[in-house]
Amino acid sequence: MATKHQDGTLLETRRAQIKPPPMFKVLLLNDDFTPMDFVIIVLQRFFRMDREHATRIMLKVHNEGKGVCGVFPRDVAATKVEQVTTFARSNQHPLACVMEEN
Ligand code: TYC
Repeated sequence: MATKHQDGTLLETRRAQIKPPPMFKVLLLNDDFTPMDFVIIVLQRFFRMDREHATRIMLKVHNEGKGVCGVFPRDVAATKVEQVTTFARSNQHPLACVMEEN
């Protein structure tokens, strides 16, 4: 955009940044070893789901291989992945949590 000033000078200014920030899905992946109850606890603790919602998402992951836990800005999504992975490993479970751009 060009702005004309009273003294006749032109000032080139950048176009306003109106793009929303990129968003990232956080997903859980199925495996054969992580207990169903543990996955439900993860969804309640880190994604603030009630038990009913958490159970539905856990069963979707169990039956379809993966499921979305939520959609967040990059840094929030990365923190969720790190927290879930640390919690799973500290309980000796192989649960996989990943992020992908929406
Ligand atoms: N498939 C696991 C079982 O039968 C349960 C499970 C669900 C594991 C979701 C991981 O992300 C997962 N115990």
